[in-house]
Amino acid sequence: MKLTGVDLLRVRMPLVSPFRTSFGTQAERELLVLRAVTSEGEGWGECGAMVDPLYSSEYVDGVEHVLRTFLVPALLAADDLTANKVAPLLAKFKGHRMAKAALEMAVLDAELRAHGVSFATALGSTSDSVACGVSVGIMDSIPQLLDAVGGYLDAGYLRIKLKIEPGWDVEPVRAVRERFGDDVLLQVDANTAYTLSDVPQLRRLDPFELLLIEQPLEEEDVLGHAELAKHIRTPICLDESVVSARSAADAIRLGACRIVNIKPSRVGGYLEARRVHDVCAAHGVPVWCGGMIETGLGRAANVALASLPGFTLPGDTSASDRFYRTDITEPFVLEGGRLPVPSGPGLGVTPIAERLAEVTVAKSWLTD
Ligand code: NPG
Repeated sequence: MKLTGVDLLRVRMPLVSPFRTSFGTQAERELLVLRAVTSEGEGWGECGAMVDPLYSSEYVDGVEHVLRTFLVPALLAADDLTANKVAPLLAKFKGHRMAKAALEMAVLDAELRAHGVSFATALGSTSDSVACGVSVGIMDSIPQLLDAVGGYLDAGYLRIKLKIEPGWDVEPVRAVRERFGDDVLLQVDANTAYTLSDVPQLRRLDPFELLLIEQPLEEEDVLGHAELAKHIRTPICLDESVVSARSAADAIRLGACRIVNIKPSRVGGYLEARRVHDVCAAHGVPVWCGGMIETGLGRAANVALASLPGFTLPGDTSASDRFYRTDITEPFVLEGGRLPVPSGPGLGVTPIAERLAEVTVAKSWLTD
């Protein structure tokens, strides 16, 4: 397969309500969508990076620059391109995993569409639907949080994840447990907001029987997580710290986590995400699929990934309407707390041209 060029679309979509995490509040999602044009047909990719480098070091303008200057030219120069060759061809460029992931996704989609194979089949899916959880942002008040959680439970979500930060941790968890009971699958996500000096506070979460606490400490503090694990009962799950199958293996070996959140964009793509899954499965470590407020494109691929056998916990694979009133593909709709795994070739979904045009704020064609 030969890559002819890549259409780079900057898309801006309003969120149904502002989403607050320990690193900031988002009212809209601005992201890059890629259309790879190849000798075998086209394929779609989506980049997880946000406008600001607050979740990780990557950000939309930086991704655009590295794609344009280094990554796309390296693939344009390849004669016999396959999705499996993307990572090796780009390996000499350090980091920039989200940019690489978006490009690999587009090439993989083109390849799979040409062969009539779905993402799910290519990745090793063993299920035709996935259990869905939802990520609930930090709110201004407990009553507001309880309303939101109640709404998601009514919608059928099978697991609730509360965003936490110092000052918004034990009380919201207690309130949710008191209102909705001990049977609700409940977990929390700190997005690196704590330090080891917070052990006493984090230990106060132990009585609530949470499924896990996600990324309490800094991204690079793997040993700190191993230390923290000795002092709290809640299982630690890593997100930001796991950037590859190798780092997953290291973290598990060091005792830094008992569960892993897999986000394909964070680890450089769906093929590496599958390797993270395989490493975790080999160690008996459960995984679940994280989310980066994806459009229907990324959501389709995430749902396919989440249907692999090691994904034994519900993911942040929520329905399209969790974030968007109108998606750029046909919406993903919850059915009994689950989403169907797309079975068509490639992603199994395609952007609706008019919808995509409505939300596209800039477009450029990258070619030789
Ligand atoms: O369902 O897509 C989703 C959002 C899940 O909370 C979610 N993502 O830290 O995991 C995270 C968080 C996030 C949101 C990360 C925005 C980066 C930006």
